[in-house]
Amino acid sequence: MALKEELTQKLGGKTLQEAENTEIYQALLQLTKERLQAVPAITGDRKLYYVSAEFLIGKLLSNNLINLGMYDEVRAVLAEAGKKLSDLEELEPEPSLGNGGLGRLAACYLDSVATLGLSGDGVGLNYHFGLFEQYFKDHKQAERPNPWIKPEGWLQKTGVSFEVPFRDFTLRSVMYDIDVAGYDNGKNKLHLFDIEAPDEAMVKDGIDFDKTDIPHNLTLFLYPDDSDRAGRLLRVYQQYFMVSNAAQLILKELAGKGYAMRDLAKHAVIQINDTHPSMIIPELIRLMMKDGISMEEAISIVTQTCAYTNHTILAEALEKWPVDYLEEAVPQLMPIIRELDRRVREKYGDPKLSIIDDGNLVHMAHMDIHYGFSVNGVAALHTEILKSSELKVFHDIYPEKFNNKTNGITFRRWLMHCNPALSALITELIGSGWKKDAGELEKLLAFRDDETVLNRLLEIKQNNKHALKEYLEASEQISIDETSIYDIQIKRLHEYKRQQMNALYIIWKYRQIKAGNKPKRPLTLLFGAKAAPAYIIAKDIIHLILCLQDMIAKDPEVSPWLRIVMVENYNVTKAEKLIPACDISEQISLASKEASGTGNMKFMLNGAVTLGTMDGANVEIHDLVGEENIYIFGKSSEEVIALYEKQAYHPGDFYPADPEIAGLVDFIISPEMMRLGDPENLARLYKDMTHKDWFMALLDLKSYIAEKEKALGEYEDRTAWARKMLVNIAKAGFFSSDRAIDQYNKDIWHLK
Ligand code: CBF
Repeated sequence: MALKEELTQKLGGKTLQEAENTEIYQALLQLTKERLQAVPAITGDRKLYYVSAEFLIGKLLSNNLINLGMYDEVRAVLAEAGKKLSDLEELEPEPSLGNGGLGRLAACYLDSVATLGLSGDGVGLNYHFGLFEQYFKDHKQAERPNPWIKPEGWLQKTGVSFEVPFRDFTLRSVMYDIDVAGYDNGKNKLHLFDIEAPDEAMVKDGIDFDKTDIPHNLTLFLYPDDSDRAGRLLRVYQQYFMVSNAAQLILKELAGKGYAMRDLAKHAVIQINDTHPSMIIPELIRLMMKDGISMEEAISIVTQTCAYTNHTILAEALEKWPVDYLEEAVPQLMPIIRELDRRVREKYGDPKLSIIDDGNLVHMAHMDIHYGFSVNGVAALHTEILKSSELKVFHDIYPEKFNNKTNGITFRRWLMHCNPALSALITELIGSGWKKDAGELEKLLAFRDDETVLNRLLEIKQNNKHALKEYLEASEQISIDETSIYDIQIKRLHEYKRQQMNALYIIWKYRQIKAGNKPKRPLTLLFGAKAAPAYIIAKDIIHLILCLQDMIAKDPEVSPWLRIVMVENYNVTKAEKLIPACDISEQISLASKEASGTGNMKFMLNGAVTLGTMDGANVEIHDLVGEENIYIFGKSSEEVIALYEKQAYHPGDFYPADPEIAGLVDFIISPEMMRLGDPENLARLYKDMTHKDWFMALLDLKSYIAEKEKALGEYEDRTAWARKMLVNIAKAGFFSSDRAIDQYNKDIWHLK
């Protein structure tokens, strides 16, 4: 039956014109689910299990329509009836199952695994309230639960359930599945485990709840506040619940295929996404020993099955759990972890390599490296830093385990879906081969001097900027000037990402305008960022930006030229609107600190030009597009690492020593800011920046301002700018997650 008839049938006879959007949405959801059901499951003798605390999958309707090959037809059928798919999408809640890059990467990778026809499922948890929903009150971030689960959504309850033993109780799990269809290929699954009796009603007063009531709270939130012991323990419970379910599922599927447990490594590979799932190593060993396999053999099998991805060198994110936490929650793992540690100590005798340190902390990454067969970083520079400094002692003994897998993004969501006009232009110019082989985007280089094509690129960008303006007006009641330059920094709020440096630029620009130096063209600086609820300085930085936003909006002299917008509750949906509209992509982390970044890739693919440091994947973007198509500033990673090693960075060298910098920093606690904002927050941030500045914002501030001004100036040569856009799009093919997954498979997973 034709799609249109099927839809109308589902509308109970109403035509598309007659039906309300909510009815059409339900009908389309139903239809898409049925089509998904008909897609054959990808099978294979060997299977990947991608275990991750986060899967930031975003809304799924359009993504599924694209991958099922129905997108264009649905849009056309709706358009014929005067309806827009984008309006229906507004009705879909966004699953709030991730925090940042790591979680979004996991989602892109599931898409590509299925697209390449590889057998591989994701395994994670079904957080009812996700991370949290951010809203702004009194120029500050506030948090509330972010419910997303609806009876008619994508989650399917399965009959699969396991018992997960903790010291004081056992919890039974419920497994939910979400279908992951590949682009023009079969489907895999995302398995999300839940507890039997989650109690949503226990959440009161923002996102507070009884952190000790594990049997009822375990799957309420992703990354519950860990500023106290109860919160940290809850994270241990969550992690064990996730990995015990994953391990039991993997062994069950293995047995279901008729294979013996000792053949695990032949038929399964487990990718440990950061350290949150690391306990799967001792858990699998435990389960195998329970089944009669010797510890010796179990260790060997597990070591051949598990591979670990490191996503950061920040010490705070390399988890170390106190032994007493593990004893309290999962004592059954401790004898195994102790034995794993004993073997390492006996063999190498170097305390730096141990799993349990002298302070009785269990280093999860160390366990992954010793008892996994592969360790990968997520961009070339990051992997080099792991090998040469952060994990050097491990690289010295296991050089063969280390490899790089530069991150990638799925072009289905981050171009075809979020930027259909650009997608159509590309297809018109070079054919549709790029959708399956992103390397074909290079063919666009043939048009670098074609003024018609360059003008069309500018026109598409302008339309996307207009669309963003309308979206912000409707959703956040914020008005922006679409003739201005859109400069965007969207990512988690963290000092190393240096949103505070961007804020200092705002102050600089504000003062320039006040002094009569009007720019050639208005500038809109957009931010989107959530701060971890217990991360005080990050919240202070949000406060500073929101105060600047308000102050400038109210200043009639400055506001026609400068506009600051911090979007509320930045998420995948908002990223899909912001990225296609961006002119300048802010990737300004302190060199060496951003493992890769993936926003940087999404922006370039959509024709934004990067303003960044030589950090993470920016380095690879720079090498691909060339000096003239990117704006680079700041100290190199070598210089930064040396400064840390020699403890040679002192903010005092810039504040108050440099009067220009001092003037900008002082503005944070100026009378006008103190009147508008909360003096406590502003003073604390000021003190941190002038006495600590751990991520060296003051070090790069001047070169940042200079390079940003250069970019803004060069934007005025519209043809030259459009050429930069074109080169960025053409060179983005390398950053397809299809390429990344192909490399994971060839080097690590070896799936057929
Ligand atoms: O590898 C994916 C991303 O992971 C992080 O977000 C992370 O959570 N550690 C890193 O910060 C990013 O650089 C990286 O792109």
